[in-house]
Formats: sequence, C-alpha cells, structure tokens
Amino acid sequence: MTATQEQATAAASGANATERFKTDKLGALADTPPERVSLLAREVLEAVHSTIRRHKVTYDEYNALKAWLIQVGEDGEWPLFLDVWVEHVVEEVATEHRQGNKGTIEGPYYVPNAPERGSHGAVPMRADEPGTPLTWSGQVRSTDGSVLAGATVELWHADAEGFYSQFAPGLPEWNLRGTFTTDAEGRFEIRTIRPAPYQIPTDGACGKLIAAAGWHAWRPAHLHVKVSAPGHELLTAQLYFPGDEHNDDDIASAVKPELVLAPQPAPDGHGDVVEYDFVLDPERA
Ligand code: MBD
Ligand code: FE
Repeated sequence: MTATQEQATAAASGANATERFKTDKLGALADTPPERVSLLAREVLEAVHSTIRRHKVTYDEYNALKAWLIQVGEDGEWPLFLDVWVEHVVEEVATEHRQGNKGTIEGPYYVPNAPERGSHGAVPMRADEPGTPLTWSGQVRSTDGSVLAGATVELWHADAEGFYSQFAPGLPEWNLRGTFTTDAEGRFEIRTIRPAPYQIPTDGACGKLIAAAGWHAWRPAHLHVKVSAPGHELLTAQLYFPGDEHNDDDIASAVKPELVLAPQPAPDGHGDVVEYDFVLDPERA
C-alpha cells in the first residue's frame, strides 16, 4: 500500500466532504413554503412506513438502522450516501427540459475556483503523475449552434489510484483540478491523465451497507466537468471511458451512453487523444 492509501480513510474523506458541503450549500432552502416541506416529508415517511409493514421489519432491524444512520453522520458520509444513491434522480428531474448536452451528478468531490489554465493547457499535476496521458480537445456551443467564446470548463477527477485531491490526504492541493476558458472559436484543449475506476470508501458506514447488502462499491473511471457560459444553464457532467466494466453497473447510477468518450491512441504515441464537445441550453426566461 502507498502512503496515500494508508491514510485515505472513509472518516477522513467523509469529514472533508461534509465540511465542504456546509461551506458551500447550507441555507439554500430558507424560502420553501411549509406546505411543500410537509408534503415531501410526509411522502418520504409514508414510503418508509409501507416498507416496514410490507416486510414486517423487526425491532432488531430498526435498531440496526438507527445505529447505522448515526454512523453515517459520525463518518461524515451523508454527502457520499446522498450523491451515490439519491442525486441521480434529482439530476434527471432538474435537467429533463434540456435540448443540449446530457449531464449527470456532481458527486461529493467538487471544489470551486481551481487554478486557471487558459484555453489550452495541462491540469495541475505532479511531475511524476502516474497514469496514461490524455489530451482532450473540444468546443462549447449553444443549442442554436453558435460558438461560445469565453465559456468556462472546470475539470476535476481522481488520480490513477482513484484518489481525489483535497479529500484523500497526501496529494498536492489542486492535483488534477483545473479551470479552462474557451478561445474565440469556443475551443479548449486539456492535458491530463486517465483516472482509475473509483471504489467508494469501504471502511465507513456506506461500505458497511454495501457489504451487508452484498453490493459492490465501484464507479467506472470518470472525468467530472462543470461547463458554464453567460446566459446559459450550468452543465454538470461526467465523462466515461469505453469498455469499463462498471459503465453498465455504476453504484451511483450516473452513466449515460452520450457521456462515454471515444479515445484514440495519440498520433505521437504519447497516451490517448479524445474529442468531446458541449452544447449548453440558454437560460429559460
Ligand atoms: C465519486 O467520485 C463520485 O463521482 C460520486 C458520484 C460518488 C462518490 C465518489
Ligand atoms: Fe467522482
């Protein structure tokens, strides 16, 4: 095991994800009317009640659930739990009107304000960053076909061992996280490395559920992106690699066929090259 793996506990990355979420997103719902809060809370509770009745849930099972829910919080794994098992449906509902690019879930490991790298450049990485080099070029357009110059492409992904900077210890702060701005033709070119498939932490409460249910903990290898331009809806997406065994079996249910890349060996023999463009929806009136 490497030094990074030894220290990458669920509690450590969970605590980081929980802190990050509290800093960025709390307080977003202060204006929700009580009628809607009541409706949603009641329907969720009714779904729980009907599961208990249908399957005659015992006191031992109820107490196991209580202990497990407490542990999710203690391990800081609420962001992980929700993003893995719930977010994909929220994303589906939030973006069903879109004509442009398909998106998918954000997941727990986005950090805003990654270092700027212009329109063509490399993400911050270690001098000896392991992994197959990947050069990704693309263009950002609006749904009417017009080119979006000055659009922002934020990229973040795991390293070749499956670790995210700022969540797993021992990595440089902005490793494999960068912000790119499209040129006058709406184009960008990003140099990075291919990430590894990602196994969600197995030593915390989410891992306990996975083991107890006989599930697996894998997500396919993926690149996370946020693409934005003035007057357009923010696109949050992930891009996947063909042939990954978990593309059809992602624990986070976040793969869509439109998001699978088609990389080719680079003509200069230096890793892979890939093209992938984005189409953004104009903001609705
Ligand atoms: C990830 O890297 C991720 O993208 C999601 C959705 C959940 C856990 C880890
Ligand atoms: Fe991820």
